[in-house]
Amino acid sequence: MSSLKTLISKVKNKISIAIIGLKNAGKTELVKRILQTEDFLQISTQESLGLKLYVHENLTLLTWDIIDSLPSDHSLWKRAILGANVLFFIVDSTDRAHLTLNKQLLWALIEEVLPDRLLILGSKADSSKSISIDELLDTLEVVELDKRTRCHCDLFKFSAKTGEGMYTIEEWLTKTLFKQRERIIDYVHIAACVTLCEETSDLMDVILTPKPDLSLITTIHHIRRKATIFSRVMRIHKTAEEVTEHNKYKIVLVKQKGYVIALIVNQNDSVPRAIQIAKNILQLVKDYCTTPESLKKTITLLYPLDVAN
Ligand SMILES: Nc1nc2c(ncn2[C@@H]2O[C@H](COP(=O)(O)OP(=O)(O)O)[C@@H](O)[C@H]2O)c(=O)[nH]1
Ligand SMILES: [Mg+2]
Repeated sequence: MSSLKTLISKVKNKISIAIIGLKNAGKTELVKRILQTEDFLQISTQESLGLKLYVHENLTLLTWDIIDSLPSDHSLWKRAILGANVLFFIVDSTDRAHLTLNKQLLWALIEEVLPDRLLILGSKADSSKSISIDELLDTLEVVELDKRTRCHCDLFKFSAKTGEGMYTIEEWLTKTLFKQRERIIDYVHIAACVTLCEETSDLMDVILTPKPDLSLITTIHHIRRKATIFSRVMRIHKTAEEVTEHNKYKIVLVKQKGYVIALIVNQNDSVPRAIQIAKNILQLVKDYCTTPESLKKTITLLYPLDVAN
């Protein structure tokens, strides 16, 4: 289950997200990634208009394929978008040819619906053809848009295939939807860390909590398997991210530079911080973390306040 789904299921309110973009931008893949299943409940479709509605408990995702301009008959799509809490505008970051059209559509759409909360998403970040955040910002003129509309607007890149950036999106939703106070530092509690070298399939783990209980030991076993599967599934990708849960723990898996690292943290810990720590350790893993002792030393030295005690 994605942590977004878990998060939303914890609140009583209904949450709806409108996901808009050209055909093939990656909307359906994003929906699958959020719902984490292929057989979602698609309760109603307006296929002729390119509108699709996916409902899961109190979460509604509405996708809309724009063709090449906003339809002149405003009634249905406009009502659908105005009814949503958040608007995602998806731009295929590998599709340079349609960037200008995307800019025109985005600006026209914003002028039409004036959303309070807008997130522009560059999809397919895993692809080698994916263009940079800076180029997206420039071409879509996001800074100008932000000034002009005064809506809460941001731009991120993500990949529905590798999970990269998905947790930045969730963090953004948490802040915008639930108005969570922004904490400067959100320490996590790293109970254990498992690394996997893809070339050799060597697994290494360290326990960082002084009093490991059975539940942690079984979680580590589980993670060793999980890391191996994750590494296999993501073999063709340079980077990948995934978050899962086991027993009372949250597991953050990050792949980079031929290594997979899994951090076992507490269930309510901040995922973005755990991902950042995992990435930082991955920068060092080859040089300093070749034995469990050196891995433990590196984590404890770099993140003394994040190690569970
Ligand atoms: N490499 C890559 N391809 C993706 C990603 N998301 C979607 N695609 C591909 O892009 C195409 C269109 O995706 P889809 O979600 O159906 O687009 P939609 O028309 O906006 O719903 C499909 O072939 C997907 O496999 C991604 O994150 N990475
Ligand atoms: Mg689709």
